[in-house]
Amino acid sequence: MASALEIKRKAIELGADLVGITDLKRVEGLPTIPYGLMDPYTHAVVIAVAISPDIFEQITNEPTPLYLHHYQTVNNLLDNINLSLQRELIHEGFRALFIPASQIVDKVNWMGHISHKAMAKAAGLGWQGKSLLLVTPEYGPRVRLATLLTNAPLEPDPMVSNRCGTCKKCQDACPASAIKGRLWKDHPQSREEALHFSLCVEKVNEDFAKRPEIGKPICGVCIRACPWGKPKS
Ligand code: B12
Ligand code: SF4
Ligand code: SF4
Repeated sequence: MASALEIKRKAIELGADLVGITDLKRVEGLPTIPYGLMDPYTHAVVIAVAISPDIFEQITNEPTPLYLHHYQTVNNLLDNINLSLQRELIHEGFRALFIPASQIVDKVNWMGHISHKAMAKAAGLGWQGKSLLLVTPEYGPRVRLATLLTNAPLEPDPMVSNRCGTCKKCQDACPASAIKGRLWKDHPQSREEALHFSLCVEKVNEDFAKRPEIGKPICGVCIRACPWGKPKS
């Protein structure tokens, strides 16, 4: 089944809303934990599962328990889809390794094994907006993402250019005033270029994650503010 079309069909069948493929040459130099994580692979399949827009309609300036539950359920779905795709590729004789949807492996520098946003951008699912989130034309930033690394030679997808323009809705909405409102063509050189990073980290970890009904570093306000993917009415 190792054609791009078959992989995509399978991912959608299993519950993905979007699937893209990148050649890893597009992300050369992207930091990983451990160092060299991508070395045995040549391509990545990146999947997105949309969170219901209604969840975000309930968010004003803080996360809700309902968002917490959807976030966890969607993370599980992403990992399960990737587990199945990984299994198929291994059965076909390829190497494959899925990276968990939401695992923080360095809590000093706030890093996962690999940035799903960078991978999703490279795989043509969307662009990195002023909020630093991956914004898709179809669902805006209202998606969660996950990556599957493989050495199967899959056809990469075309990339999408940045469509933020003069919008600054995420910047205006952020309860921590963390978003600087900068624009870039491909990606910022650092998270600091896009965000007052420590302000966001403090807000989600020291405030939201410490609330008994939340308990996780989630927020959702910059997601809700984005006009891309917002319900029309
Ligand atoms: C650690 C983490 C956090 C930390 C740090 C956030 C951060 N911005 O790094 C905290 C706890 C603060 C956090 C907060 C949030 N998070 Co978070 N988080 C992660 C996690 C686990 C790892 C992120 C990571 O390693 N970043 C490393 C940095 C260096 O990468 P980056 O942020 O993508 O930015 C750089 C690269 O993309 C680079 N880049 C892009 N292309 C290329 C190419 C090359 C070659 C190079 C060198 C660089 C490069 O440019 C950027 C600057 O350097 C990911 C899951 C994952 N494994 O990806 C989820 C993830 C990023 N979080 C997510 C979300 C939704 C959030 C929140 C909205 C909270 C919430 N759930 O409501 C906020 C948003 C904060 C914000 N505005 O960025 C989603 C984003 C979905 C989307 N649509 O974009 C992810 C992808 C989880 C998921 N599975 O969907 N998060
Ligand atoms: S996650 Fe919350 S605190 Fe962080 S940038 Fe978005 S709106 Fe601001
Ligand atoms: S709210 Fe506006 S500026 Fe922010 S990511 Fe969405 S389109 Fe870009």
